[in-house]
Amino acid sequence: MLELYHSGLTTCSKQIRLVLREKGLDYESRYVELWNYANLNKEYLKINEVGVVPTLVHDGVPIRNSFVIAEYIEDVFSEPSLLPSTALARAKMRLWTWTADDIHLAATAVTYNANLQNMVDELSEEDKQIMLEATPVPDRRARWQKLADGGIDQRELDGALDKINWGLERFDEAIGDGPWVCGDEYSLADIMMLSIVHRTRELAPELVTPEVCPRVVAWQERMMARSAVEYVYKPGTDETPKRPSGKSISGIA
Ligand SMILES: N[C@@H](CCC(=O)N[C@@H](CS)C(=O)NCC(=O)O)C(=O)O
Repeated sequence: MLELYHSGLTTCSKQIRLVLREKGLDYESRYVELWNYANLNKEYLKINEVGVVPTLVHDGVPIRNSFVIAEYIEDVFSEPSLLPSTALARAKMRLWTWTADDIHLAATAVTYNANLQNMVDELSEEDKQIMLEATPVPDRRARWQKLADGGIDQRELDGALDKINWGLERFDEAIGDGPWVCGDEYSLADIMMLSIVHRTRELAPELVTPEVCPRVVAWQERMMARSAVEYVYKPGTDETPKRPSGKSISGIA
């Protein structure tokens, strides 16, 4: 049995929900509400020691990190294939699945600033301390500490935007004549990069325009027209429930 612990429309959750859907695989959807820090719950940390989504549990065995999970699904459920047929194309695919993870890490400053600052602002001082103590990974704890201390500074945000921009310029070249990143073969690279491009467009639309990266924009349109993508990126489905009205640490206990 496959179980996916995810948080609906978050960047890395969408990556794995899309891999599963493109392959037509059935799975139990286990929603983890980040707005009450359910990702830091002790039970959840047993299957994801980093305290992030997504986690795939296959026949009781947890697999974490979206980059790794995508390859695992491909390994175990090879049809329909999301792996290009030549070694060179597979190398190109992996460069971009890896880059998606790399850019996502850099982009967390932008995401935390835009979407998560208010998660901390709404907490009492005591709850902030509980949340910080429950965060297992030092660099993630340091990031939350910055938010608790008032926010991420402009220099760090500018650096993150520069990194995303640099990556997307390269991605535009990589798409070339398309239609997909690896030419005619739709692959994990398309799936993993889509969530990065989509999130960038939400947070910094000036980085993804027809003038700046025309091939990325045209590729995104082709991606969004796929029925699996349409479902995964749509709000209001069973897998993307309405968020709670306020932020709390109720999920940690
Ligand atoms: N791709 C990495 C990163 C995962 C990640 O950062 N997930 C975000 C959602 S896109 C998350 O769970 N954030 C919660 C937090 O930072 O506390 C992985 O799959 O492990």
